[in-house]
Formats: sequence, structure tokens, C-alpha cells
Amino acid sequence: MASAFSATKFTPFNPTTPRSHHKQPLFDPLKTTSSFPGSTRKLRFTTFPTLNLLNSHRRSPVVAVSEAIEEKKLKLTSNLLITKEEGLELYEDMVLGRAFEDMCAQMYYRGKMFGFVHLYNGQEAVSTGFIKLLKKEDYVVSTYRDHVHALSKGVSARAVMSELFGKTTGCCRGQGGSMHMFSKEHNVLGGFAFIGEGIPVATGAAFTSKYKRAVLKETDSEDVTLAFFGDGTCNNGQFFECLNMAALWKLPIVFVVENNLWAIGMSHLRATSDPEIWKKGPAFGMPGVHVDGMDVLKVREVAKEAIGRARMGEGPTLVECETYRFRGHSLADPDELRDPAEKAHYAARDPVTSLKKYIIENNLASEVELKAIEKKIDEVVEDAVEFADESPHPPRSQLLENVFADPKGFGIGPDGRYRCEDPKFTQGTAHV
Ligand SMILES: Cc1ncc(C[n+]2csc(CCOP(=O)(O)OP(=O)(O)O)c2C)c(N)n1
Ligand SMILES: [Mg+2]
Repeated sequence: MASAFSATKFTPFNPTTPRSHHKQPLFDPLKTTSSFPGSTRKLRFTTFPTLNLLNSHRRSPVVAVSEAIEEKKLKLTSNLLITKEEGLELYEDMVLGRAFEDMCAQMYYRGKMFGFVHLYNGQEAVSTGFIKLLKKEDYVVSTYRDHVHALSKGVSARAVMSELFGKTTGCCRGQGGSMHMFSKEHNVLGGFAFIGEGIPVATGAAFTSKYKRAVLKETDSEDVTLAFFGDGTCNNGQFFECLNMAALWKLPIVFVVENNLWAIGMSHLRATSDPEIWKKGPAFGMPGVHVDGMDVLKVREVAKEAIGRARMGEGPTLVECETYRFRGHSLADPDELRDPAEKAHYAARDPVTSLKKYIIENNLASEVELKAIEKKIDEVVEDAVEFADESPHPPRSQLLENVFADPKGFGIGPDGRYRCEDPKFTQGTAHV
């Protein structure tokens, strides 16, 4: 059976080969427009002649992951890629993600949450397709759009909602808020507000796993790390540095790009020299794959192989999931910038509705069974809101806990007092 990655084999561009030997015709910026895979938009190249000459070699075909899946379909006795149990698990997780975020919007506008809140509606197939394949010990690193990654990894709706409400029962005791979901128990290493900030953290986690296995000889250590981040973040230096390190040290990590085509109000096509992000994998010596991020089954197929590679010690993979966010960048964004036709194009490909249709059409489960899941999830989300609402606020003293800097610069002791106020501090005998 062909590997989902087989089409990504890296043929290095040889700068000594005369350009006329390359198969692609010379690129004429005035005549050519090319569409980004799946996008309703056309790429518009700027007309700098030198730049275009440089770029003329790079229009290789995008990996058609779907072909690998088609092939698998043919070889299976039934036409199904998933069992009933798997299908229902995926559906439940995606419905949870969607219902949770819709409830967040309501609670935000009712003044129950503070600061920025970035919702994940539309991107559920990525979180579910990847995270539901993980073991508890595996790591997940997210961005500020992190609620659903935490939920998929098993953090309870109560703990995530309470965190959003700023309550003590939240997964960070109410101190992190929407952009900083963290759970030691579930190895969710955080949402990160600065873009790209989570990628080195994820690379560090993967390095730990590799170090345990290769140096400390802990042979049972085969944990995998998933780093989720957006298209805009791929223009950030940390992305490139970490791809390099991960490939160099063959780290057990999957870089999952959630390409929703926008970075706040900046179109991906306007911001990136080569919009096909997956191509940056082979540039660093790792497979790069483009997958339809609105189709949970396709995401899952690619995720299985990438996670499997990482677990087997075969190194990192870069996966670009083409997806779309159904709401504004954050709940403070009126979302007036994006073209209604583009929104409609992706709305018609809603990943939750698509999976439901697939399950019913393939007789995996009945409408009644799926309705029962939706009802159950509604109750889970209602319960999370009630729980969060009734939970206590943290005490004011919590503000000074876990603070690594203080106005005087020497730290705060366990008694809550400035260490520099301890008379022993200047004698060098204080316990710091
Ligand atoms: C280092 C840094 N620079 C700028 C910002 C402001 N900022 C917040 S979100 C964002 C866009 C990120 O877009 P993308 O990576 O595509 O993620 P998406 O929001 O689409 O999920 C920017 C520039 C930031 N948070 N951190
Ligand atoms: Mg984006």
C-alpha cells in the first residue's frame, strides 16, 4: 500500500542545472495566476522580474493525500475508513468542540469572560483528527486558539470553562484565561499568546522524549508531541529554527499547521512568499504534506502516519491542514473583512456536518444515535457553565504566586514577602 507521504519524496533543486533543463516553463507573472489548493482565491504574484525568475522552479504539484485514501478504500472489504466506535468518538469530540465554542461566545457577550477569546469553529477536524490518536502521555502544544485542543486531549469541559471564567476550578486555577490552557495531568503544555512561542516549547518536549529514549535508555519512552499553530505563524523565525532542530535530531514531533488562510486580517496569499507551507518540510529534510483540513477522515489518515513515524523514531513531519475559521479572529473582531463568497465556500464544507453525513450514508450510525450524542454534549456544556459560574474566584494572594519577576527584582518567598527584605539576603545566607 502506498504511503500517504509517498508523493512528497524530496528531489533537491540543483542550482548547477541550467534552468532550461527544469521541466516547468518560465514563469510569466503577467499571464499566470495559480490557485492555492482548495482556496477560492487566486494567487496574485507581484511583478518583480527577478523574484519571479527565482520562483519559476517551484510550482510542483501538491501532494494529493486523498489519492492515498482512495487507494486504501479500494483495498478494504467495506468502503469504510473507520469503525462505528471510531466514527462516534470523532463525532462526539467535534460536536463538543463546536458546542463549547458556541457557548463561549454567549458567555463572552454576557460579560462572563475577560480579555481576548479566540474561537475554533470550523477547524474541529484538525484537533479531533490528530489528538484523538494520541496516548495520554503524548504532548500537545497549542496557540491562543486552544480551548478545543485541550478538550480533545481530555481536559474536562468544566476545567476549561472555569478557566475562561477566571475561577479557581479552572485548569490553571483561573490565572491563565482563554489563551493559556495548561494541564500537567493531560500533558497539555499550553496555549501561547505570542505566535510561534509554543513551537520551541513543543520542540523541547520532543527533545525530552528523545533524550529519555536515546540517552537515558528508557525504552518505554516513545511519547510524541504535536505542535499546533497557524499559517501566519509560519512566517515567524521560530518555525524555521525548530524545523531545523527537529529534523537534525530526528525528534518525535509533528508540526501541524492550521492554515485557515488568514492571520487576523492578513490574507495568507499576500503574506507568504510561497503559500504552500507543506513544501517547507522537504526543505529541512522532513516529509511535508498538504491535507484537506475540513475532512476529519483525511486528517486522521495523515495524522496516523505522521504520529506513527514519530513514535517509531523516524523523525518529524510537517502537515499543512487547509481549514477555515467560521468566526472572526477573536470575539472582538466583527469579521467584516473576509469575502462572503469565501466564507460561504467553506461553510458549505462544515467538517461536523460532513462527518455526520458520512456516518449516516455509510450506515455507521443512525440519525437518532447522533442526536443522542448532540444532546449529551449540550448537557456537558450546560453543566460546565453552571459549574464555572458557581465556582469561587481565586483569592487575591494568588496573583503573586508563580510570578517570576517582582518590582524589586529578587523574587518573592513562600511566605509571600520580598526576598530582599529578609535581613539574611545581603549576607548571602538566605534560602533563595
Ligand atoms: C510574536 C507576535 N506577534 C504578533 C502577534 C499578534 N497576532 C496575534 S494573532 C496573529 C495572527 C496569527 O495568525 P495565524 O498564525 O494564521 O493563526 P490564526 O489566528 O489564524 O489561528 C498575530 C500577528 C502575536 N500574538 N505575537
Ligand atoms: Mg491563520
